[in-house]
Amino acid sequence: MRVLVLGSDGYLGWPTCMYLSQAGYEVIGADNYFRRTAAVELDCEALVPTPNLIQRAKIWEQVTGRKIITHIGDVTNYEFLLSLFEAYHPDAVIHYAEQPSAPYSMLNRDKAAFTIQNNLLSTLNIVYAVKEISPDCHIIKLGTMGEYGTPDIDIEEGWIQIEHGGRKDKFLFPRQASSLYHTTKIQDTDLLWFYVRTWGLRVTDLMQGPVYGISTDEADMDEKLIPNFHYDEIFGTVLNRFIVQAVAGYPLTVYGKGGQIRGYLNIKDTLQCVHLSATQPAKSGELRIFNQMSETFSVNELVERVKIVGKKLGYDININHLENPRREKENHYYNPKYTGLLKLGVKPHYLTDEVIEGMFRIVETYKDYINRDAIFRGVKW
Ligand code: USQ
Repeated sequence: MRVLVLGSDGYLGWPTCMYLSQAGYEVIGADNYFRRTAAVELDCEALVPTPNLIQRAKIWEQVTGRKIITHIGDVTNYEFLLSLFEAYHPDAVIHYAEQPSAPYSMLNRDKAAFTIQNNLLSTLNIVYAVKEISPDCHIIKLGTMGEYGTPDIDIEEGWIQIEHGGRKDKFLFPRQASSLYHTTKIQDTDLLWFYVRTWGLRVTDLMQGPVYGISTDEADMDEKLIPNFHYDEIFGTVLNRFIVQAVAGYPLTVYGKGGQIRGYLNIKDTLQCVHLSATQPAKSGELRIFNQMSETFSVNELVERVKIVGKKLGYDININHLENPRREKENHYYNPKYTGLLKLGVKPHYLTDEVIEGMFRIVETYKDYINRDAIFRGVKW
């Protein structure tokens, strides 16, 4: 199977390329280095400096003998994207090439406009390239659990049956995001659903929760293959941030009351979810939606877990309940369903003390690289 990975230099894109390559897929990766450039601009680079995409692919080939084809370019440029489809006629395209940060999208008007333009145009271009060149190509799109927000009812996997005025129909589950970034993901889903209905595309939309972790089987083969691990306020997800904060002796930055619950997953589970979605594609004319997470935690529960392991390792961990810079519920009902990917065969890696300790051990190695100024600047909305 030939897979085109868009956003292949990112935290999840690069490990996905390696995972699929190791599984015997022909992998073509493309990236415009948005994240690297933005991280330099905002002085919040990844904890571990990583070789660029072309260099990583060379290292991967030296280590495994397997080839990952790379292209540097922007998928909002339709000519560039079309040239990839014309050259490779992929069986599946995995779309990670989005601006992925809620705080980035809320920094100012220009970043908001960039987020809308980048995320919606990249999705539209993929739809058109598939329609024009490879109509049978399976689009695997990374969505987010944040599309649903935190409603006071159970969250279904993408769809809900509604009975109204004595009649019934199936609709997309109601969505109400709490950042502009998350809102663009709602708009992506709407775009895809429109084109699935209109042109009969095959699409899987993966509603992913916050991902944590730095270790994957492939990344562990060589230090230079490590994912881009962000711990800063803009690009770092909460558990990755807490581990770095603990190692740096920085009080853990709990936003508000800390009762915010989300569905978390280990980076290794992202790889399984994407892979199993590719091997068992959506049908033509189907928008298939999965909730992609392995377990739920509140922020306070994450803090407790980090504290327990940190204490065992000799760290004195303090907590700082900051005034929440975000507009979000801090005490709420949260009951998402997430059985679809388990049915495809995903075997979750749960957040054990060993997993947390493993993250501590890796972060400790790079302790001297931690930029304390990047940890919290208070991007507010
Ligand atoms: N939080 C803290 N302290 C921090 C950072 C975050 O208490 O230092 C809280 C946030 O307020 C939020 C929760 O932890 O309630 C998760 O925050 P996050 O920054 O880890 O995640 P989020 O901004 O929602 O975005 C991340 C990814 C995004 C993905 C999303 C899935 O950056 O790409 O779509 O997780 S979800 O959260 O389910 O929408």
